[in-house]
Amino acid sequence: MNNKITSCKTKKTTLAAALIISLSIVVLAGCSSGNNSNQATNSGTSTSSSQTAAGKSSTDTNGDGIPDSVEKTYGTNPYVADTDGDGVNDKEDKAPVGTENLIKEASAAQLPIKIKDARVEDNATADHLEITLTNSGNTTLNNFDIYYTITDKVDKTQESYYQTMNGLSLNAGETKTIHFDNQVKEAGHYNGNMNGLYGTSVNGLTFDIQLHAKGYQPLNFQVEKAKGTAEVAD
Ligand SMILES: [Ca+2]
Ligand SMILES: [Ca+2]
Ligand SMILES: [Ca+2]
Repeated sequence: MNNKITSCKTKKTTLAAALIISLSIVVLAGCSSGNNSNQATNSGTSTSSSQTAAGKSSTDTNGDGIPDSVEKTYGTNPYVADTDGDGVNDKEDKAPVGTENLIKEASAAQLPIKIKDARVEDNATADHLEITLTNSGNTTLNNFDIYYTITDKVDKTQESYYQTMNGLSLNAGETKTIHFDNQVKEAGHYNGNMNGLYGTSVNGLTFDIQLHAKGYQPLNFQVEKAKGTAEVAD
């Protein structure tokens, strides 16, 4: 009997001890997870306060892993991951503002487009490449793309860009103006790199432009920018 009582007491003691231990573990775990969450909160707070302290330096508008401030240094466009449109994102592109001409056309038909106006300064808003074109043919034109090089008149530095003109369509006789100002949510607006030569060089620039619609030969024209940096919107 005594043995049984002893063994029962021992069991009770062991159970109590086990309970205390497991309670301590729970308390400790609670403490430690509390600490962790505090640390997480603290580190979160410190990250966001350092972001605030650094102003917009860590903002990455296009989410390509290159902060806007670094895009400015690289001369790439913070609004698009592939600045020159060659299919290689800036992060991997050894020449992020240089692409070969990606316009492919077998047809020899002349593109029935009249360029009514093309400018890279004296725009109504901040400076950007702006082209006003009229469809002088009898059928709707679409599937446009564009290739242009920008050449610095003094040091001969060159950049080249290609892009498809998504959504651009011109009925017979219709006139439209297209803008390369990164306001891409609006119809007729496309990306344009203001961190490259256009926004940074004080020298005169020549834009050699090829506008193409599928089934027609590309149309070539030039736009000149006088010396002095383009006016970039803040
Ligand atoms: Ca970026
Ligand atoms: Ca690229
Ligand atoms: Ca490239």
